Amino acid sequence: MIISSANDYRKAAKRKVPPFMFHYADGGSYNELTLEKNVTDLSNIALRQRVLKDMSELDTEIELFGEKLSLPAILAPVGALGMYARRGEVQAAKAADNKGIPFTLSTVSICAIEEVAPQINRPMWFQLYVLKDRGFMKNALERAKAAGCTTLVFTVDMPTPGARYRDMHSGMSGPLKEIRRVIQGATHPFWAWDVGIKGKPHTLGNVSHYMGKQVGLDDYIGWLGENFDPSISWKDLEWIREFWDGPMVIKGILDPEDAKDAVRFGADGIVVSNHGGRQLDGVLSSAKALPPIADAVKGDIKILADSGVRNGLDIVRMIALGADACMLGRSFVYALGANGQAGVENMLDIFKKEMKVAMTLTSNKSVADITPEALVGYTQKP
Ligand code: HOC
Repeated sequence: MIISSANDYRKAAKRKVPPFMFHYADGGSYNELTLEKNVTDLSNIALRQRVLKDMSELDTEIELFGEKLSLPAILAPVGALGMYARRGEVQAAKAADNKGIPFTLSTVSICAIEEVAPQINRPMWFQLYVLKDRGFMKNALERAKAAGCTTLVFTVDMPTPGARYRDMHSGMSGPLKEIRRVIQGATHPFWAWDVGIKGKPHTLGNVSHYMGKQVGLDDYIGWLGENFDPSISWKDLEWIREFWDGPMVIKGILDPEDAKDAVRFGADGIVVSNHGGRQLDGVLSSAKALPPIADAVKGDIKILADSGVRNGLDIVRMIALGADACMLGRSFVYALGANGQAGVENMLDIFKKEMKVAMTLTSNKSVADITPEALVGYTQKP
């Protein structure tokens, strides 16, 4: 099949990846309204074409938290990423490394911090969830630090998990428990490398490492409900600061007041995100939430944005709406599922080319040049 876009990778992944894992990545919560709005709100924003401005020299590089990025993008934390390709987190991290952008390892990854970090040259980012077991969090932070992780992404929009109807229908969670059959060895050939050949079930590497037992995936929503902490508050940020002196980014901000609190509590960055439409269905899309947040805190804190970015044009849109960089989620998961590390590398090349075309035709020579003026109907605040 000819691959020319992230959308093609989605189609290829749908053919190759076992259905319940494809739908786990592809789906959102409840009626998936926010999932859809993330994509349509963003792609409906009209780019403002400008011409005849000598665009022969273009620069997609940025600097973020002291690191050079070849384009304003970071691979987002994705739970159970290692189910999409053999040692999936390692393959994705290597792809990001080769293409000059950071990879963020999820707390609930298959491969543990200690497996992934040594296999790449640039420092990894680490994502933390608030579990009731604060000992686990402290241990994870210490391990991430010891492994050389630089930036901490603290996800705050999952104090309790939203319902995912698709996962219930596919057997990823709920009564069908297809995933339990896979873990127990009634394997799909897609996982022959780990389960069928080695008889090794997939477990959450970081969590099992601490809890000293196999923490698997047979009821992930149930597990999240029992272990994630709804008492989470801004105080937790102060507590985390005791164990983390590097840059800290708060992921899951949709409201300007919360963005201002993030500045007040000393965060270095925020991710404007609705968790890819996987949590509270019906909240604003990131494209709609971003401009008022940028008006409130741009310049006081780094602003990242995710949810709905499906090509390089969308990256330019997000930057024009006020982001300093984007996090990429589903697009790279599809590429990983379809063709492993090579797929992710190719997808990043595609995004870069698309971004360059959008920069050329909106007449922006560098990422710093991209402002609301790159969009029709948006103007820069004086
Ligand atoms: C298998 C464990 O961010 C999501 C993730 C978190 C869930 C943990 C998955 O699904 O949105």
